[in-house]
Amino acid sequence: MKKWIPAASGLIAGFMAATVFFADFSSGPSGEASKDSANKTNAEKVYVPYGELDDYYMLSSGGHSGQLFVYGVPSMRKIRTVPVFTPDPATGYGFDDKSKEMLGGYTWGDFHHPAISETNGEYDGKFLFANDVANNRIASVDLSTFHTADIMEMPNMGGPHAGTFVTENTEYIVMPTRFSVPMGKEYASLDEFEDKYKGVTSMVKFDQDAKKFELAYQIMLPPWSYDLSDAGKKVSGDWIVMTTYNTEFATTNNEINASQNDRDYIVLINWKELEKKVADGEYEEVNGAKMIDPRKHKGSIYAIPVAKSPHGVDVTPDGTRFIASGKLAPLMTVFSFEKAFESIKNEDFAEEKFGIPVLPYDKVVEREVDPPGALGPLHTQFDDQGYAYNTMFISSEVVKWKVDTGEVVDRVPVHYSPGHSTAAEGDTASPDGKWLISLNKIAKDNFLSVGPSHPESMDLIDLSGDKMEVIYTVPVDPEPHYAQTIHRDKIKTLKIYEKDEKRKNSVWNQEDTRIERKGNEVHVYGIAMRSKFIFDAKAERADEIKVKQGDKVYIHLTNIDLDQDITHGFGIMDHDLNYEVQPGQTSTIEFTADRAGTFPIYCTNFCSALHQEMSGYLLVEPK
Ligand code: CUK
Ligand code: CUA
Repeated sequence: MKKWIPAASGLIAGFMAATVFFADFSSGPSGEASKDSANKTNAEKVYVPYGELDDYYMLSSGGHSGQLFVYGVPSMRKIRTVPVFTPDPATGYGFDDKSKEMLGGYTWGDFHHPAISETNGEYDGKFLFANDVANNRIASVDLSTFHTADIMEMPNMGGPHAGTFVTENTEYIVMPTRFSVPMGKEYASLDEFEDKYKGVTSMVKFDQDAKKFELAYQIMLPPWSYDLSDAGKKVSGDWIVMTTYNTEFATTNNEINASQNDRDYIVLINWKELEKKVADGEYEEVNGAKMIDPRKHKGSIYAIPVAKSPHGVDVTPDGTRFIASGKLAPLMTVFSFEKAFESIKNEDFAEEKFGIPVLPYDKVVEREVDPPGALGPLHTQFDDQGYAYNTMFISSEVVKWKVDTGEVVDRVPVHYSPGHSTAAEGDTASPDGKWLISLNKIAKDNFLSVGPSHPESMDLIDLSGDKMEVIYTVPVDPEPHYAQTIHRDKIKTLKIYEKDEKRKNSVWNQEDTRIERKGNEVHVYGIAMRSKFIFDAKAERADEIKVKQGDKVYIHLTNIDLDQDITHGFGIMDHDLNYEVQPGQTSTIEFTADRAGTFPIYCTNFCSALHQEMSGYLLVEPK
């Protein structure tokens, strides 16, 4: 019988022959045999027996699909796609009134960095935040329902690529811009780039009870590009760090022009101090945002030179250091918060840029880590033993090194070109170790071919032994930029939406169903239950909606099946309309009945043996 899980060693040997990305491995690829104390085979390690659950949720960005992907670890089974920035016919997201309003007319988003809400630097499993680089938006997903709860568009931004990152207690969600643009994106010639263009960072608050965002304040920064950010922890809890590139102010041919300088900067911001400034009125109002300009409101913002075009920056779990990965310079630079604070206290500044004091590199750096032949470091994750794991985009590997000493202890090839990786509880104050998943940009020959373009891939790496071991790989839709991996015990989902008789537009029994007309508005207060729709129980046909051509129709539907996993859909033929009502949920769709005719309605979720019978008619009487 053919084994359904390939043996890792054979796979790796095959890939090594095929790849062109490999660096020269001084230590050689690891993982020939498991040193796991349980002596499990790789197949056993990923196998979650029928009826058992994975230990971790991996919540992965879906990139320009605008969706959130939910995976189980270690099985790497895909559990769900959660629509966030993009409409989804399967769930009716973007079709019902609430989600349509949240999407604001957009049909896509570019979601890069998920961030789980934190309490004391630990994932608390309540909400997940998402950035939309394409349309300057931030979203929250309620992890009790895995539904998108709110979306907000932010002014003055040019694509919040460097978000979302949360401060230790989710005081703020940090959203720095990728492109610099003129304030309010007004017209300004690129010749005026240095003068008129700005790189804005948004500091966003989220009210967890009301499930609503609020833009607290913005920070006006020089027209550099901001790539990634992270929030401090413990000693550095009041600080955020972010990497920059294009400090050259290139406005064309950026591939070359934005990579001239030997050094770009890390920007250090004390959000607590800025919060006080804002409370004291030290800001200007710009397009509805409270804007702090470091040239006018001095202090709290600093810069540190760092090797050429850094990409990721990650704060260590203990909050004492931050590590910049050098995209073009093949090294990881470890900086010390303590040293930075010392320089700031002594006003030991090398120069000033746009009113921002620049700290002397030599006084803030702790060490540079430069594994021979390892090229294109992008991002860092951490385990519970004081090790850091860096993805190497160009040499297609993960490098394990000791944060305290910079000693490189292991390297393992991945397939191929990893961007981020995610470790179990990897961004918290207490990572779990155990698993690291490498999020690879290129899968090439790993899976059955689906044409010139292939899926991305995710390699599961076992961290439990001294040596890293790649034990499994799965394809994934484009494009998982980043993911966070959270223990399953921290996520508490609702079994059903609670029955709330006071909920607007809800109906909970057949007697209360009705169709009301107000002028040319028709409101249907209906229920969905196994296996019928009831729009008006008193009518001759309870499952008929009869309106006049030109009427504005509102269909308020409540699913009164209060049983876990019994969900109903509602589709209307020829109307491009479909939505879902989960157990106990009430949702509304709205449309104008501009076409006279007869249109079947049916349940789109297979809910019972008589699901096929769960149907009705929309009749639109001609004018
Ligand atoms: S970025 Cu994709 S590999 Cu948008 Cu986080 Cu670094
Ligand atoms: Cu309800 Cu199918």
